[in-house]
Amino acid sequence: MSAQASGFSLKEWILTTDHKRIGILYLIGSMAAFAVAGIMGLLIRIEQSSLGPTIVGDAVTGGEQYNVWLYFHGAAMILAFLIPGLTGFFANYFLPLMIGAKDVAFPRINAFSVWLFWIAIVLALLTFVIPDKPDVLWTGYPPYSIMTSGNTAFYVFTVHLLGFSSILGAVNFLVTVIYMRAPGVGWNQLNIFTWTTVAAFVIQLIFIPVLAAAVTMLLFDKYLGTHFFDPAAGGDVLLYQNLFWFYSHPAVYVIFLPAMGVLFEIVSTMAKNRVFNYKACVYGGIWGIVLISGEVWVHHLYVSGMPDWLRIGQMVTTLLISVPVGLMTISLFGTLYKGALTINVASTYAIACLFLLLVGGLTGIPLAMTSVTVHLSETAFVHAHFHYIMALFATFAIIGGVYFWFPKMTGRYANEKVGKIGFWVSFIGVNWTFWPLFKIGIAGMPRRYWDYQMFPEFEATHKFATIGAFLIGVGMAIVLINWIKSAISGEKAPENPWKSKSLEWTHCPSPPGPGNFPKDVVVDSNWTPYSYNKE
Ligand code: HEM
Ligand SMILES: [Cu+2]
Repeated sequence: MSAQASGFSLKEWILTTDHKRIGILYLIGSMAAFAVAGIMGLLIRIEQSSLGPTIVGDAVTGGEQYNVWLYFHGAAMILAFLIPGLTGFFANYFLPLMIGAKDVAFPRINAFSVWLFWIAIVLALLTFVIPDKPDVLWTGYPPYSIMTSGNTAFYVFTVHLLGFSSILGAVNFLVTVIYMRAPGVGWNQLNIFTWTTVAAFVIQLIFIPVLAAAVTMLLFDKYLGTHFFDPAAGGDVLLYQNLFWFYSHPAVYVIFLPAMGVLFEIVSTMAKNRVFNYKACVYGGIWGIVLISGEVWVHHLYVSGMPDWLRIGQMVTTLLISVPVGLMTISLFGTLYKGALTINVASTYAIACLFLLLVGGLTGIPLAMTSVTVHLSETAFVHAHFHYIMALFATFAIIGGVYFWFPKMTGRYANEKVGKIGFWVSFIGVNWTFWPLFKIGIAGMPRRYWDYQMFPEFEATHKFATIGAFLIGVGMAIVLINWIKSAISGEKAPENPWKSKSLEWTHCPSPPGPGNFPKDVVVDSNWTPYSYNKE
């Protein structure tokens, strides 16, 4: 049992089975991944700021160096920052509190999950010390990943560890939500965040095994002499792309859904409003996304080759995803509508996310259209599209969420003034960096190139975007420093500073002690976490 004793004890943290501490361990690990991956992103941008080799050294080996940065940046941002940040940190810390549970169903397995995640982080960081650094981007496509002298096995084992950790987390949280809700907490009284997390874990459970199989086949092809992906020996190189995206398209919803869930909690609380169209949002929006998520992966193969009839089918299903995504978005706007919105750092992040979501979501539509995407595929337009949705929208949702629950986790307010400065510097920085990429993408700038001698006209835009990347770095540093400083010496906050109706605010102290709730939680049938309008 972990005692939330006063004073710091490393042993207690290592042996902890308390879901809140496990959540914090996920937060620290994912933020470490974010920081290192962020530095890699900065190196990528600096390299592109001028034609020819800028910092990669010479033109012959420069590409290899650049691919290592791309590998670490992409793989760590998605697999070690966004997914564990949302389904590791937020789910662990807040989901049991929101449903009135004392812990998760299997606390020791939960501890095992977080340590698997940490081992994966260490393995990923070893990239920088081994001589044959992995250089397979986050996708690991053969034949390159099989032919390269880089260490593809490191990539494979990192994916295995993170996948195993996520599967254990999925089983744990699904059982927790099904069996450990406090008396009176019915399905239609769950927080939207809880629903989105459940949906994300269902997706993880279904699709991770496919990714694990794909990368294992890669391992066998490279090191054991099999030929799954080798056309010369009867294999199929496109099989890998299909298996990879069969997981990795749904994976974007593993990020998108909980990020939306965080926003719903911030918006409803700060606007003191019920969630608009709750049932349409949950059963149509969230579960609609889960239902369609497994039918659209081939849109990542539009230019890799497929029969024409399949191309049309994939266009239709991809566009169809806009319906459940739209239902969730309408609910979010409807929750703001006629609400009495308190403007603070958390709600500012949430409002900014609505803008970032619109840009990211709407630019997905031309990419879904087969006739348009042949021109945009593999250009900086795709790069800008998914950065708006993942790097900007999802990351801002995570930061906004940490600000929102900061008083719950620390018993203190985060400094609002520094918070606002950090927000504006990052917000200007992200748009500064990524907006111009739409423009040069449409004009034909290929993505993933370390050099672009054939497109000297794009140099000025790349320089401009690189300045923005530094702004993002400064903005993120301000955010991080603000959190650390406020956690130590911020102004003391009451138990429920935002006057929320949700159980994590109304029924437990800040921070919650072992067992979470001083008294067992029981709610009556007309309680909901959003019953603001019933007073
Ligand atoms: C209405 C919503 C969306 C549509 C219609 C859409 C459509 C697409 C399409 C067709 C591509 C492939 C483009 C190409 O390679 O030519 C793509 C790429 C991508 N999208 Fe989206 N998307 C949507 C939302 C999202 C969301 C919510 C996320 C993440 C949370 C996301 C993340 C990505 C990523 C990571 C890639 C690029 C992956 C890579 O090649 O490395 N998208 N999107
Ligand atoms: Cu996709």
